[in-house]
Amino acid sequence: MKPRFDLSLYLVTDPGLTASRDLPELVRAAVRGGVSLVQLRDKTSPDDVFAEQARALIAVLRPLGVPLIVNDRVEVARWIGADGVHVGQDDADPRQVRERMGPDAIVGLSAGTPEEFAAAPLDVVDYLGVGPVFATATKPDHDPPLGVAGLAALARIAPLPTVAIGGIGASNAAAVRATGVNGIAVVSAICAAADPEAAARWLAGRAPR
Ligand code: TZP
Ligand code: MG
Repeated sequence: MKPRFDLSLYLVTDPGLTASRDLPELVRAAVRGGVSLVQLRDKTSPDDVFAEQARALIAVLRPLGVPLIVNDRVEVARWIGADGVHVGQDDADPRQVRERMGPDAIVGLSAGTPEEFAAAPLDVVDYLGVGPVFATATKPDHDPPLGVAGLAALARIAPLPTVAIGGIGASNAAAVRATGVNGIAVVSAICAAADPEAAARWLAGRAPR
């Protein structure tokens, strides 16, 4: 059965930001703070290293009921039994991802324009990652930022649940949420935080204000 998934606070990992830290511990702390979904994203590690990290994260997340999504690597995701796969516009075809992963997996697709929304195969994709909202150093090759108004315009016409990404942090999370997206996805706001649990709690809206 497809795991229930909750886009409200979606953590995307980055080895450049977590190299000196224990990733499973960071993720455990982030979930204590309110992270609802985790994506392992690593553009450079070989598959065996990636698979080992993914297994370690599944060991932390599954007992907590939080799904692990794998970025791009469909065969690794199958191999280690990940809960889902996220692909970009230039990655594997979502239809092929669905075929490989089966009906119970969570399949996410990045989309940042009305044309990409219109082209998204709604019968195989579960959610859309929409961004970048703001410029970010975490993804140096990102598309031009949408801004809050651009995101709001897309959120209004989204054919699937949406999670916003790109440059989101404590100072702008509320404005991003107010656009009507189903959740926010962050990399550096949690991976580079001195206290990932506190950062997550703030972003989840659970911190005392
Ligand atoms: N896709 C669009 S922007 C981005 C990705 C993976 C990086 C977001 O990183 P940060 O640190 O949350 O701005
Ligand atoms: Mg990709």
